Amino acid sequence: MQKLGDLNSIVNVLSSLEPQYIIILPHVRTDPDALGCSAGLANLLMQLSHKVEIIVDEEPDQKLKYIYEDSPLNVFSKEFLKKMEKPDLIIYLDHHSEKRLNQRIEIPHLYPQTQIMIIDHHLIEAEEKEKFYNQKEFKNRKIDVWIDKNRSSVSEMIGEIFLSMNLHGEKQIIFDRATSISLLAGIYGDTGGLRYSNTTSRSYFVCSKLMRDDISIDKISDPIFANKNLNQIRMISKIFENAELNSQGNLIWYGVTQEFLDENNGNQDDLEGVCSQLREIENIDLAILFREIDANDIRINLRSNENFDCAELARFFGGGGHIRASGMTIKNQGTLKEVMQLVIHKASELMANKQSH
Ligand SMILES: [Mn+2]
Repeated sequence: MQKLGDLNSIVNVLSSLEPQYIIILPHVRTDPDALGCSAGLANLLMQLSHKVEIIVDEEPDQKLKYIYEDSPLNVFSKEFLKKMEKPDLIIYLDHHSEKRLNQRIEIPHLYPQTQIMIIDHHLIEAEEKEKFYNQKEFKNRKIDVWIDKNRSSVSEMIGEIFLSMNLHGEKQIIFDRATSISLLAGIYGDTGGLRYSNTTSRSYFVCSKLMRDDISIDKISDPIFANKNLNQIRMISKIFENAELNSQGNLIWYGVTQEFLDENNGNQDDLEGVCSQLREIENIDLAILFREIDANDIRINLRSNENFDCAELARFFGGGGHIRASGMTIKNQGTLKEVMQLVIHKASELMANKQSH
């Protein structure tokens, strides 16, 4: 499904809310977009006199602190849950399912009647609209949704909400410097610095409204794309050295074991962006990075070009995402080696099907 709900309905709901307590739940393992859109929306809601808290699942990557440093961001814990008041509204950002809340799933379960709003740009797995709204997790609640896979990022969507509220609202909402930085970082993160095919004229339009003379764009892009430490680059070079290719030379993959990370003093954060880099190699249609989280828990990143729909491959294994960037987690289905075989086999089959059509 391409789209569910729209900008106007979300703007109408947001502009008619009485001041209330709102919590924002971005997806687990936050990236620049998840952090940027959360910080941006929190700022907008605070300008409308709401009390807002962003609750993340785990401490975000410290390199990305500049995206949310002025925001009411909390890391989830049992203690936090105990002290938490009943929210009037729960907002899911950059995802559309309680599956991506991880431990924070307790929050909507603790408040089964609280209204939910969802703003997202990931493909919807359910085929029909009805199916989506009738899910158990949304039962007995009012739910407002805007999901559009043609938006580059949720940060872009939040930018649009700001602009639209200013056109129609009575109260002037401003992009302050911190908000501009948050949203630009989110758009940059999901578009690879306005380089990926999801970049549209709308992305450039929103960026043009966000950019200011007191922002230096390298301060936004370097922490996302550069600023890698030498140790990390040395480890990545080993991944490139040992990555495997299929016989046609259009599929590349590598499996990162825990042992490999330990030997190289690396961690999972160091692997962010590596799959995209593998995809940038000439002739590669699909890049797959397997990561052994533990013996029975394998996380998989997928990146492709216009010749392959990697969301289809991800959905086959219970994951999801975008046509050119998706992922999945495979638990209790075998060792890293076995999972690699399974996924490479399915990927090759889908690639062969595509060629024969
Ligand atoms: Mn996103």
